[in-house]
Amino acid sequence: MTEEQLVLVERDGRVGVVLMNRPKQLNALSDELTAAVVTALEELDADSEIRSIVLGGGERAFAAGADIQELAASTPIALSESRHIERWDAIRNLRTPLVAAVSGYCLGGGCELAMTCDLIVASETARFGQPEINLGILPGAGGTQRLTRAVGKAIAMDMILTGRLLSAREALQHGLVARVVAREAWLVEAKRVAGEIAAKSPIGARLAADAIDQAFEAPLSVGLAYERRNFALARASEDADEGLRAFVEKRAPDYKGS
Ligand code: DAK
Repeated sequence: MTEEQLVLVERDGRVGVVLMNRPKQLNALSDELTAAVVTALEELDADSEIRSIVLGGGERAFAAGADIQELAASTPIALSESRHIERWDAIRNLRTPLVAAVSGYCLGGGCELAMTCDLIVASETARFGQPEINLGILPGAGGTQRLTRAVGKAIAMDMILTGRLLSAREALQHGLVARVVAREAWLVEAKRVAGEIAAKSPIGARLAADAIDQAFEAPLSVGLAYERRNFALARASEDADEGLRAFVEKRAPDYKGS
């Protein structure tokens, strides 16, 4: 199967959309699919016309995890030689705001992939979980860290040690997802949210997301200093001049991303 078929890519104005398309295997993240996702995301990330990206799957599954057949056949050496781990790191390093659009199963590596995004919009059908324990392994792409930071120790322990799945409503209640929408609206709403982000100053949005991420990396005093630095950087942009002037002149801002 070619890369074009494994992921469906579209551009809708300033919003890029990448949909994983391996429906028979519930978008199990084979090495090939992961590579195709990274390639598509990096291409959109490099395109200055694109100001936000939606990453989604299908209605039945965002992704049901890493490909278990590949995992069963792999060794740690083979994984690093195949650049599999680097690919996961590449997704984390994207600069364009990334909205995960989740419908159906979002498990294991799929849940880790969604958590790598800046925010998650979920269908009421979504099910989130880190069921690796059922396979005799544990999360390997950030699950123990990002899930714990998102939902807290009690729920993370429960999910990771028992394999329990969270419903979309539970995921919302515990802070894993930003919005839950009706079954038929998952992609439309994710695109709408991405469109809202795309209408803001790209510099402001990027520096804001970057500062929020620091809340999980640094102590408060360091995070606050980081925020102040990003604020000063954003204020130095032409977009900030435009946004502030547009408010005073009672008109909509026109951001250039400079
Ligand atoms: N891998 C491969 N195939 C999968 C799959 C998976 N993760 N999940 C589903 N499939 C396949 C099934 O084998 C089946 O294929 P056929 O038999 O039709 O050929 C097809 O998708 C449909 O699945 P089911 O027949 O099972 O459908 P059901 O509705 O009955 O059940 C299910 C849906 C999602 C509950 C079930 O399929 C399931 O439990 N799937 C496995 C979920 C899971 O355990 N996920 C965690 C995988 S481990 C790392 C990076 C990442 C990872 C580790 C390290 N590094 C960078 C170091 C990640 C690890 C994981 O994600």
